[in-house]
Amino acid sequence: MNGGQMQAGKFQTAAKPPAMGGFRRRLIPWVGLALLVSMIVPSLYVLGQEPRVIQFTADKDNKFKVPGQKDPVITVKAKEVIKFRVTAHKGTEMDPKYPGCVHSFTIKELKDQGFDVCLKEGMNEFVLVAPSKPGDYKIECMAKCGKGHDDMAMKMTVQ
Ligand SMILES: [Cu+2]
Repeated sequence: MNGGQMQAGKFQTAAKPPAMGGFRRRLIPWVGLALLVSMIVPSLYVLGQEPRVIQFTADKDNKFKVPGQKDPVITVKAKEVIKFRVTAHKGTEMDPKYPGCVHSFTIKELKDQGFDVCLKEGMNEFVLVAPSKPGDYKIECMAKCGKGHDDMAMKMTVQ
């Protein structure tokens, strides 16, 4: 008897348990599909709504102006999709920290939801979803635009 005799060079092919392999193979496309749907559906929901257009001006005297309003306020519904159409005019200064922006449209507590938009000279259009929490929010200009900049703000009421 040859003590250490081995079955030379043959290693066993570990056959995959067919049931498990088949299960995985069938599961993976479904998980992928579910992920895809979970990504697409919310954006379709957003795109599917006709966005209401809200227009205002970020003017050269460093004030936000809403047509027909003395103290500009915009009112939106919670989670409403809004297309903002903002006409911006260069104030007395440009802020080097905001290159190319004559003003900004910023709500500090909603920055992570897109409420921090650089306003360029001329027409600016952007779509945002109103926050889910009702209340009054302060829209501010963060780009130092000259005289009046510190008071450049308006209110957004979420109902
Ligand atoms: Cu400003």
